[in-house]
Amino acid sequence: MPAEEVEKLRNVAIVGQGGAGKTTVADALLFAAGAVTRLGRLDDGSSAFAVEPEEVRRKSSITSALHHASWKKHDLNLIDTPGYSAFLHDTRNCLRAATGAVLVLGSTGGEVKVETEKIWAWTDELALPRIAFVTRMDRERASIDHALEDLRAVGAKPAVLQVPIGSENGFRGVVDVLSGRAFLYQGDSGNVQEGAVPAELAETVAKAREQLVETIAEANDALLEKYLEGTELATEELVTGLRDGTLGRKFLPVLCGAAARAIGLHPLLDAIVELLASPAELAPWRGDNPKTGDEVERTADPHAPFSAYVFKTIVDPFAGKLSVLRVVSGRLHADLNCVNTVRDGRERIGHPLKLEGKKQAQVTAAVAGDIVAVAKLKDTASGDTLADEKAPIVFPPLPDAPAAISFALAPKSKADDEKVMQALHRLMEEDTALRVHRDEQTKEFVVSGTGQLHVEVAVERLKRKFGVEVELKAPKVPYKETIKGTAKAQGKHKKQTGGHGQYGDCWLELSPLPRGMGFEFEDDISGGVIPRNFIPAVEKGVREVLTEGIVAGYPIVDVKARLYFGSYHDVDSSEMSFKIAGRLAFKAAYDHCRPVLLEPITTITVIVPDDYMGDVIGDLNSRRGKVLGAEPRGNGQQVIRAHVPMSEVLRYAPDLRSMTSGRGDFELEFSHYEEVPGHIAEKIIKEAQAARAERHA
Ligand SMILES: Nc1nc2c(ncn2[C@@H]2O[C@H](COP(=O)(O)OP(=O)(O)OP(=O)(O)O)[C@@H](O)[C@H]2O)c(=O)[nH]1
Ligand SMILES: [Mg+2]
Repeated sequence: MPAEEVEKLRNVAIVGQGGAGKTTVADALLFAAGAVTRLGRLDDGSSAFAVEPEEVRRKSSITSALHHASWKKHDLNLIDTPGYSAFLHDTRNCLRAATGAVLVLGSTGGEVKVETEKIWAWTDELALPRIAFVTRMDRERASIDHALEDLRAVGAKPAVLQVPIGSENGFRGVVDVLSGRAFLYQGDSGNVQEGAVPAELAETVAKAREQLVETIAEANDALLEKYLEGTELATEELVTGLRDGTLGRKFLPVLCGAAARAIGLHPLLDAIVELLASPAELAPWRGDNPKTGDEVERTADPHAPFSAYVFKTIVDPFAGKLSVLRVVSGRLHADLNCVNTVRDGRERIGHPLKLEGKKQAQVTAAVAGDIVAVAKLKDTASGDTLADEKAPIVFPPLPDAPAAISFALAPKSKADDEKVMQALHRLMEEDTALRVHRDEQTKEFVVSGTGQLHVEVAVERLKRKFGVEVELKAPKVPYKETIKGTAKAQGKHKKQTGGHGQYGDCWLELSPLPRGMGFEFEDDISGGVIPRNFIPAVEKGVREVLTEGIVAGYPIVDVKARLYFGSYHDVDSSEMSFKIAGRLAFKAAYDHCRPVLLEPITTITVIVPDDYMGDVIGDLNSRRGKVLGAEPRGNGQQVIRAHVPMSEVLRYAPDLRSMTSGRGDFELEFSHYEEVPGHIAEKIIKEAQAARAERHA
C-alpha cells in the first residue's frame, strides 16, 4: 500500500466542553461530506454519533463515537467526544488516536469552562494541531468576537479565517478571507454556492485579511521580514504559512458556522484536509522494547513492522467485544497474527471493521495511522499495544482517570452478587475510569468513578446492557477499635452440667501496640499452670473477639495480649473451655484499657487556581483536615496537600466542584489510622449499636 494513503488520512477529534455543539458538528460534517443523506440529530435520536440510548435521553454524549467520511480524496476518521467532566477521561483517551482536533465552541461568549481548559492542555501535551469552529452563529447575539475572547482566555492565539455572512437568524454563510471566496447556503438544506464576496462585506473582509496576514507573518521569520519590509505576501506563501503555523501550533485558525443548520461545514472540511496533520506529519510514537527495555520509535510508515494502540473498547452483550485501535505503524489486514506486548499473549485479528456510529463495516486492511475496530480479541484491553512478534513495542498506557467519588453497590436481589461482579467487569473494559473493589472489612462492593454522574450512568448501563439492578449508597467507613491503656483481667469458664464439666481459666494483660502493628499474642505461662495444648485455644478465643470488635463492632487492632497465668482441671478442661476463657479475659481487660475508635485518614491532593486557595483550605479545616502544605504550580494553580478523615471526604467531588466552579481537581489516597475525637466517636458508637440492635431484632 502506498505511503500516499497515509498522507491522505486525518483522524479528527471533535472536542469542546459539554453542550458546545460537538455532536451536531460531527453529524453535519458527515452530511456535508455526503457520507449520510440526512442530517442526523441527537434530539430525535437520528444522530450517527449517538451510540447509547442514555445519550438520546440525556441529549448529551456520554461516550466517544466514531464515523468516517471522504473529502477531496482524503479519508477522515471523525471522533465525536463527550464534553462533560464526568466523561472527559474518554475524550483524553481518544486524543491519543487523533492527528488533529476541532475545538467546538459557542458564539455567545463567556462560555469557556474548565473542561475546555483541560482539553486545551491535553492537546498541548500531545502536540496536536487544532482548529476552532465557532458554531451556533444563528443564535441571538452571536458573534465570532465573543468566541475569540473565550479562546484567548485559554491561551490561544486566534487566526480568524472567515467573515460571517448575515447574522443571528439571518446567518447564511461565510467568506474565506484568504481566498476571497464566499460560501452561501440555501436555508438549512446544506446546499452551498460559491461566489464573490458580497459588496457590503468587502471592507470587513479586507480588514480581516490584513489581520490574518499579520498573524501568519508573525509566526514565520522569513515571512515576517518581508512583511515588515512592506512587501506584499503572495497567497501561496500565506497558504503555506497558515498550514505551517497550524501544524506548529503557533496560532489557532478559527472558522465559524451553524452546524444545526448545516451552514459552514464545507469550509471546515477543507480546513481539516488542508490544515490538520496526516499521521506521517506528527512526531513518531515512542515506546519500549519489552525484551530489551530500550526506547524505540514508530513512524506512520506502512512498510514498517506492524504496531497498534488500543485506545477504546466497546462491549456489546450480544456482539461481544470490539477493540478500537489506531494502527501506529505498518499495516493491519484480515487474519493478521500479532502479539499483545503488554500481556504477552498472541492475538489473531479476524476482520478489521470501520466504525460507523453504532454500526460497523468490514474492510480488508488498514494502513499506518488509520483507526479500525477488531472483534473478539482474547485478552486485550484499552491502553494495550499490539505488535508484530518480531518487532515488539509497548506504548505508554492510557492516563489514569481520578477516582473522585466512591459508592457502595448493593444488588437489588441477593442472588445477584456474582452477576453484578461479572457485569461490572465487562463495563470496566469499556470504561477505563470505573473501578470496583470489595472492601475486606465492610464486605461491600465499592465502585469509584470520576464523578457522581459517571457512576450513575454506569449503573444505568449495567441495567440496560446486562440486566442487573443495583442501588448506590455511601460506602461504609472502615473504622477500627483499639486501646490506649494497659490492664489485666481473668477469664474463667466453669460449668458443671452432670457428667463431663467444662473448665478453663486464664489471665491476660492487654497493652497498646504502635499504630499499624496489628496484634501480638505472648505466651508467658510458666510452671505449666495452663497445659501447652490449651494455649493456642486461648489465642483463638482472643482472635475471635478481635474480628468481632467490642465497642462498636469494628475490628480491634494494635493490641498486645500477654497470657501470664491460669489454672486447669484434669478432666473438665478442653480446648473449647479455654477458647471461651480467652474471650472472657480479653473482654474483661479491654474495658479497663480506655478503648477508642480509629478512623482512616486520607492524603488529599487538591489542585486549584490561586484564587480559590483560601476557600479550599478553610473548607478542609472544617472537615477536620490538617493541611500539610501548599505549593504554587507555576501556572496560576496551587497544589494543596492535607490529611483528612475519610468520613469527611466521601462526597468531596461535588463539593469541590461547586466551591471552585469546576476548576478544582483532587486525588485521594489512604494514609493511616488515627483516633476519632470523643464526641464524634460517641455518635459512631451509638449508630453502630443501633444497627446491631436492628440486626438482632
Ligand atoms: N441554534 C443552534 N443550536 C445548535 C447548533 N448546534 C447545536 N445546537 C444545539 O445545542 C445543543 C447541544 O448540541 P450538541 O451537539 O449535543 O452538543 P455537544 O457538544 O455534543 O454536547 P455534549 O455531548 O453533551 O458535550 C443541542 O440542543 C443542539 O440542538 C447550532 O448551530 N445552532
Ligand atoms: Mg455530544
